[in-house]
Amino acid sequence: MKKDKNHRFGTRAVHGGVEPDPSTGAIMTPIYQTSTYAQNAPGEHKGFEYSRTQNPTRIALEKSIATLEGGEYGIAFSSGMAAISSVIQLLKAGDHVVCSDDVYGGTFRLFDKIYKNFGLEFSFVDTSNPENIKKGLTEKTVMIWLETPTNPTLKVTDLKEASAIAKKHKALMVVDNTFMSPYFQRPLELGADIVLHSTTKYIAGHSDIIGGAIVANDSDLAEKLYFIQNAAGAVPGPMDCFLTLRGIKTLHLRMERHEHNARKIFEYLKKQPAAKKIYYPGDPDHPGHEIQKKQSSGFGSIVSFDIGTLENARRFMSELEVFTIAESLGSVESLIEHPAIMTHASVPPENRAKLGITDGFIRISVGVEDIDDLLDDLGRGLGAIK
Ligand code: P1T
Repeated sequence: MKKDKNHRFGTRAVHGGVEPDPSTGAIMTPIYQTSTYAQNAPGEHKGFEYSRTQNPTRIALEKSIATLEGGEYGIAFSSGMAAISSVIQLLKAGDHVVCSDDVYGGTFRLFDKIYKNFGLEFSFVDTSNPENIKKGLTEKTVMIWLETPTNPTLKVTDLKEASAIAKKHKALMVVDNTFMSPYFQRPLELGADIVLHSTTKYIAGHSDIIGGAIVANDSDLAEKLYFIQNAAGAVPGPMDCFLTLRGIKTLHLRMERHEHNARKIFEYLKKQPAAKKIYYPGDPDHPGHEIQKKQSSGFGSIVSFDIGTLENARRFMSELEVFTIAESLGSVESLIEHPAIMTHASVPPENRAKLGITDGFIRISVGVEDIDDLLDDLGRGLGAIK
């Protein structure tokens, strides 16, 4: 059965990259838990030499993710950060990157605390205004790095506009698509050169693995990225690839429920005076709402809001029973976190203040539980601060 490209998203999620195992017909890709492969004679092998270089479970995952993003080449990594780091390893000292100012704290930390020391330069700008991207360009700019919507204030960047700017400047455009998943947004179709995921989140979806992936269409670029994957070696193990593949089979179902629940929660929070400012791209008043509607088929399930003070945030969060206080997002269970203390602690306080990540700022990742239980839970939390 030839699957993939011509099929619709849900079919690609269930079948993409996965063929019955050639030796047994096993319908699930086996977990090839092996580090190496027997060769008949030196250099005479079946296409598999060493598991850092090739592994059948990983290849199935790579094909699956590529198919979902509508791309040709998928490259899997041991974490989202490993994927990000591998993309940066395409660059050389002196190169300059224009980057969204509100990226995941770990992305900022990697660029600012590690890669800066290797002679790379980064400008962090508010890419939701394309003029800022243009202003950020220098003659050394070779890459534009976007998160949209951003983590955690959910700013939206127009990918088609950004891509036109990147192409004119002959810079690569990279999009971290973690918050949307390919179910809602496919940046390669909007002009990105590289799309990237923390597969830890929606793609795997069950809080049981750490993983990352890159998808690209250009064969030369993909070849360089496969080279980095093998040479630098930040590869995922076969068990994690298997779990990610299993998660992917329900991606389309989960995303629908995630979004349904998030929309209800947004509507609920809007009526709560304690939620002083709400960040959600599905809000018709969100500055990026129209762009989001144009370039994505949904709004995701991250809702951030400001509850005024650290004291309020602590009281609110400590009352919750269904939401778990934890870093991460995009899994079946609802999570809640305090970016200033948790995921974005490595962002300098003055940057956080500029972005609106105050001490009362809370981010929730809405899961797929029964919505009424989630609403009851939020009501319990809000009761603690009234
Ligand atoms: O955690 P890891 O799989 O290495 O992925 C890093 C990463 C990359 N990109 C985005 C947009 C992310 O949100 C993350 C990880 N983020 C969290 C752990 C978090 O709670 O925001």
